Amino acid sequence: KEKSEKNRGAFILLEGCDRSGKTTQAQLLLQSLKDKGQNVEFARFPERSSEIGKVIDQYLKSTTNEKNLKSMHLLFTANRWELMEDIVKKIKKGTTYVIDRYAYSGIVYSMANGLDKEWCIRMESNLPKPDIVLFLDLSVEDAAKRGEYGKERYEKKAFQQKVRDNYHQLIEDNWKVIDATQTKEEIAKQLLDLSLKTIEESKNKPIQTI
Ligand code: NYM
Repeated sequence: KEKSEKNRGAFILLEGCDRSGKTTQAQLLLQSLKDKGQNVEFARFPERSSEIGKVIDQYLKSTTNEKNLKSMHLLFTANRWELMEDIVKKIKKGTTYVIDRYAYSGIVYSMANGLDKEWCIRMESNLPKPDIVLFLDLSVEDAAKRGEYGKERYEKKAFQQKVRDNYHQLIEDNWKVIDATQTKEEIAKQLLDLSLKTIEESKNKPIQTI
């Protein structure tokens, strides 16, 4: 077992509010890492293509009030478990993963819906822990300036404000707060530098759990 974890890939996570530029940056980061010769793949949560993912997709597209918030939370969590087993196998064999949203999105969005913080955190326990969390942070006002929010559930200013405040409560040592008001190029450079450093530093360390 120890042997297979030598020279493993890194688990690099991007988090942030809606319209923080996460998805654009994830794609740029993936390409730059490939250009540097890194063995890297991309995943995102929710992954809407699985059976559980289809239920999540419907939930996000509907606007009716959801009463079963805890069971919805657990579907998002289950969606992580169903993909992470394969992802961890590949990481152990040397593939680096850039992932767009994960357990922390689960926690901050459910908290904004009124669920208890400690409950939300507990439900994510034992999932593989990212080696670094690149948190793209910008004010809700600045995010809103980027154009209209989409039509999905949660894409409203007041809700996003709660989400941002919740993210700030979760920041740990392995988080980097990135000023997302910088230019696309400036942000991309920071993310690339931090990722290359993380890949180097994680190589011979075991994967932690949340
Ligand atoms: N979301 C995402 C949750 O509510 N819980 C979760 O566990 C995850 C991973 O889904 N507004 C929410 C946050 C987003 C929405 O994400 C869809 P995206 O990145 O827009 O596809």
